[in-house]
Parts: sequence; C-alpha cells; structure tokens
Amino acid sequence: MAYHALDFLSLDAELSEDERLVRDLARSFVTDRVLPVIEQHFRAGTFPTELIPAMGELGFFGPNLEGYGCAGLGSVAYGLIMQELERGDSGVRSCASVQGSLCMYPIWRFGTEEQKQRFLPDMAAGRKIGCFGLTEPDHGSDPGGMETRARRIDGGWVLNGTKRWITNGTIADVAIVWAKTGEDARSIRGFLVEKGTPGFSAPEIEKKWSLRASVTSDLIFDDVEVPDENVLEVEGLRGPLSCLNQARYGIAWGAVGAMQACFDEALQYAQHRTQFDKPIAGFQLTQAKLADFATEISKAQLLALRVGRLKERGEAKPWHISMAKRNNVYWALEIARATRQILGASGITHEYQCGRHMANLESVITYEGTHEIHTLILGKQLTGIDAFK
Ligand code: TGC
Ligand code: FAD
Repeated sequence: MAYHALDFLSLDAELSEDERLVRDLARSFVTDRVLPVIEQHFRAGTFPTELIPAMGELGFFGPNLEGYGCAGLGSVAYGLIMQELERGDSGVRSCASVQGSLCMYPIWRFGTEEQKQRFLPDMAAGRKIGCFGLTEPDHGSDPGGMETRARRIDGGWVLNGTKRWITNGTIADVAIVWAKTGEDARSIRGFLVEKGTPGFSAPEIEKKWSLRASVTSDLIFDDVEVPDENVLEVEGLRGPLSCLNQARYGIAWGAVGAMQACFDEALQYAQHRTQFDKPIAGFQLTQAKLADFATEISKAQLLALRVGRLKERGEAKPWHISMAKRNNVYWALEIARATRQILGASGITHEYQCGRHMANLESVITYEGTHEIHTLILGKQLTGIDAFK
C-alpha cells in the first residue's frame, strides 16, 4: 500500500521548496530501493552494501558539509534525509549518520587540508566508508575513562586498545579512533586508521537481535603505527562530543521517520482488520492509541524542526539536541511497541515493519548517549549540578 506521511500540523508549509525536494528524493529512494530489500537483509543479518553507491550519488553522505564534493545543505534538509532513511530502517540511517556526522564531520572540522582532500570527496561519493571508534568494552557512557592509548614515536604514534560496538567497523576503509596520549581525558586525540594497517583488525559482532541490517564491530589495535599526517587537530573529549552533537541531531529526525512508518502501518491495519463486525479502528481503545501516536509524532516533528532552525542559526546547544534525541527516540520506541499491539499476532511477523523498527530502536535509545545520559545532560543544564558521578 502507498505510504502516507502524517502532517497533522501542516509543517510542510514551514519547509522551503528545496527542503521538500530533498525530502521527496530521499523518500523515493527509501520506497524504491530500501523497502524492497531491507527485510531480507534484516533476517540475514547483513547490511545492504549495494545501496552505498546510490546513497553517495544522491548526496546522502555529509550533505550538510560545504565543499569537497558535499552538497552544502542546511541542517533541516539534512534532518529530513535522516528522517526518510530511518523510515526505511535505523541501520540504513546509522550508516549515513556515522559516515557523515561521525567521520566526515571531524575530518572537515578538525582535519588538515591534505586530509580533507584525501578523504572527503571519496567519502561523499560512497567510494570510501568510515567508522567512529569511541566506545570500549569497559567504557560506554563514560568515554573519558577510555583505556586505548597512543604512544609517541618518531613521525607518528602507536595505538593499543580495543573499541566495541562500532557501526560500519568491518566494512570501513578508515576508522576515526579516539585515544589518550596521556593519562587524562584532556589528552584524547583523534587518529585516522586506514584499513590494512598492520596490527589493526575489525571483526564483526554476531548474534544481534537489534540493528541487524547494520555492521557492528570490535576494533582491535595491537601496536598499530599511525603517521603524524593521520592525526586530527583537536584535543580532549570536546573532539568526539562535537561529532556526537551532529549525529544525535540527525537521530532526532530519524526517529520521526521510524514513528511515521509505524503510524502508517498501524492506521492501515486498523482500518482493514475487522473484529466484532467492524474495523478495529472503530473501537475507542484503538483510536486512543492512534490519537497518542499523532500527537507524539507532531510534537517530535516540531522539536526536530525547531532545533534544526536553531542549528542553522548557530544557536543549537548540546542540551537542545539531547532533548530532541531523548524525546523522539523514546516515543518512537513506544509507538513501535503499540503498533505491534494494534497488529495483534500479525505484528510479530516479518510481514510487517513494526517488529523490525521496535528491535532497532532498542539500539537507538542506547547509542549516541543512552536515554539516561540525555536525562542527566538536561538535568545538569536545568540545575547546574552534575549528577553523572
Ligand atoms: P565533561 O566534563 O562534561 O566534558 C568534557 C569536555 O567536553 C566538552 N563537552 C562537549 N563539547 C562539545 N559537545 C558536547 N555535547 C559536549 N559535552 C561536553 C566539555 O565542554 C569539556 O570540554 P573542556 O574543553 O572543558 O575539557 O565530560 P564527562 O566526562 O563528564 O562526560 C559527559 C557526558 C557523560 C555527557 C559524555 O561523556 C557523554 O555524552 N557520554 C555518552 C557517550 C556517547 O554518547 N557515546 C556515543 C558513542 S558513538 C555512537 O554511539 C554511534 S552509534 C551509531 C549511529 O550513530 O548510528
Ligand atoms: P553503559 O554505559 O555500561 O550503561 C549501562 C546502563 O547504565 C545504561 O542504561 C545507562 O544509561 C546506565 N548508566 C550509565 N551511567 C549512568 C549514570 N551516570 N547514571 C545513570 N545511569 C547510568 N559506539 C561508538 O563509539 N561508535 C559506534 O559506531 C557505535 N555504534 C553502536 C551501534 C550499536 C548497534 C550499539 C548498540 C551501540 C553502538 N555504540 C557505538 C556504543 C554506544 O554508544 C554505547 O552502547 C552507549 O554509549 C552506552 O554504553 P554501554 O553500552 O557501555 O552502556
């Protein structure tokens, strides 16, 4: 059945013609290229790598960056692309988030001119894939405690340590790796580790039941030599956290796409499924769920759009982004679960999307800062008191 995106508050009118064109391009790509193959990939536990060249050609990698083969779009247009990709699958949006916001962005922002020329045009076109290694087996929410170390040698650095849960890891041509050059978090630096560097391996993590259409890996560094020309010009946690601001913002929009996919499925199912001689959409309890969905989707759209416009003016703060990521992913997960409820037993099969979105969103609510971490970022901003420790 044709997809119908909910626009209860006529927010389309708040978008420019160019933004609508970009959104519609991404929407068609998802309908024509992602949806026909995604269920099969999800079941097989494989990422649809065959989509990467098309995503590059359409400008979905680093679309909000200027120059070096990037489209130079605004933050809202970027968000709308993430929204549509996640309507397809969180794994497809993840690939684009990691490539654009977590890998191309730090090279664009903290890289030398030579690094930008060497990596960005190929990454924008999808000829090179990147991954972002911050999390470690013993340090997730607390990246400042990382144990991966970089030791100085003549002309470069030697990396030792392990990163875990790294999206795109096994398929990446370049890994942006964050490591301490001393004991303190202020000594953290970013290193560009290229595939094939001796001592570097990236085995895939198997047996996931969430984000199955996405590659998730360990990154292992055993005396890996990285030359000075592959080091980013930034020090401290500020480096990786400023990349996370970009990606978390995109996830706030992506969650709207997952909600839209579930709402559309729930509404169509409820209108066609008959029990007690009438469509289940005609029961008050079903209507209450749909009314909640429409309200939460509209609020999530408003939040994403407002933060996007603030970002375009250079006024979005990390806590604005935390509010949008935290709220929108939370409600996307609630809506996916309630859609499954509306679909009854049918909701547990792969014939419908809600189960896949529900499983995926369990990762999305954990990565890029867990729901609890974003709660504490908001709490700190509101009270001035740091409750992390
Ligand atoms: P704290 O002492 O607060 O700050 C240390 C330094 O960082 C600066 N800073 C930021 N800079 C830019 N943007 C932000 N959002 C920033 N937040 C903090 C801060 O100003 C300070 O700078 P300086 O110059 O004074 O040293 O740091 P903390 O150690 O107390 O930790 C704060 C906390 C807990 C909020 C942070 O570490 C955090 O966000 N933890 C969550 C970790 C996380 O999100 N990991 C994500 C890994 S990547 C991923 O999940 C990819 S998923 C795949 C996909 O996207 O699809
Ligand atoms: P922990 O930090 O151990 O947290 C466990 C629980 O404790 C959580 O509920 C958390 O909210 C809670 N908690 C922790 N600290 C506090 C506190 N102070 N107060 C209250 N509660 C607290 N990382 C990367 O670097 N790059 C990637 O590309 C990447 N991709 C990912 C892909 C997938 C599919 C997944 C699942 C994760 C990915 N991650 C990636 C890792 C992700 O960022 C971490 O899982 C996340 O930051 C949480 O860390 P953790 O899993 O170690 O949980």
